[in-house]
Amino acid sequence: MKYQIFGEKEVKNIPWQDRPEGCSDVVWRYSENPVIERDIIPCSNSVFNSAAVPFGDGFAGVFRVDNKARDMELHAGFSKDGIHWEINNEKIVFDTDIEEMKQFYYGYDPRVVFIEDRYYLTWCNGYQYYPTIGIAWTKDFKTFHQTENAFLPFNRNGVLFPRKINGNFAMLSRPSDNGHTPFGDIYYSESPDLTFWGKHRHVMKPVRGWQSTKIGAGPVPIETSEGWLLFYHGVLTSCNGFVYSFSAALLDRDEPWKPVKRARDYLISPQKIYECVGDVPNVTFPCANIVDAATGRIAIYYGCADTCTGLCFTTVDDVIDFLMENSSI
Ligand code: BMA
Repeated sequence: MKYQIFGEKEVKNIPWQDRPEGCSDVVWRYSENPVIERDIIPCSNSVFNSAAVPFGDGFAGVFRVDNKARDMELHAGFSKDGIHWEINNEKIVFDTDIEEMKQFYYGYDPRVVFIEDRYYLTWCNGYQYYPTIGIAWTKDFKTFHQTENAFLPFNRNGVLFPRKINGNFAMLSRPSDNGHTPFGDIYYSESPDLTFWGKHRHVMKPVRGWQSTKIGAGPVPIETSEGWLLFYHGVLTSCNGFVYSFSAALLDRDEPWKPVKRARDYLISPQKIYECVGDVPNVTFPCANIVDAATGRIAIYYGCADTCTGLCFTTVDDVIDFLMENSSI
């Protein structure tokens, strides 16, 4: 490998397909997409924008399930190979001592990260029906202990870094409004205890083209010798509505609010039929990456058209080489 990866483990059974012959894309799709169909469980209207991590000999995840009442819920699931999933038909019911957290309004777009000794879940959590960032932790994906919301409404796309930075937990987020927000920058915040957040820093703002309306952090950042490798979504407003694509950036390792490289071009945009047609057309929305430290392989899970879940692949070397040549910074 050309670039070093830090903090990730070897994941021998990472879901993987080699780049198809003749394909020059930096990120390529799994040939059998979608990996998770909208009706995978009896109650689901759609399963998308979801998180998966290595767990035991296989994988575990937290899935955005919009049910047939069209409530937005979070469900745990398990897989041996990262491709075939068993998702619980029952939603996660959070365990919490905090009175204010006991009512669950809605939850969506989960991210999961292992920090020190447990898995942390962040998601867009309804608080009095207003979106903000919810936090919970689990060790077994059966019991989830909910703590305080990170921020005041309105905020979405809260993504924790996989280790403390400057001695604090660190999170990217995207302050927003209560609707289909027509703006959005990525910010960085730190906390000593996951309750009190501060040291807020601006990271990146929308720029031209595919990322001109708003941007938001995607999967958990990957620590490399060149910086934190972050996949993020960007939104373009077309005459027919929002178009969600995604690409990558590198953030400084010690001061992650400073972007070092940032893609000019998207890596994936809605082009396949399952990305263009669904409950919300033209959406590719990544929420998780699995990394194999031994080979540098990356498998990315992304929501497709707010309906089903796809998988695509790349390597740390491929994405960083792309960023070295394609950065607009
Ligand atoms: C965003 C979020 C995502 C969704 C996207 C497209 O605001 O709600 O969950 O995928 O819109 O509808």
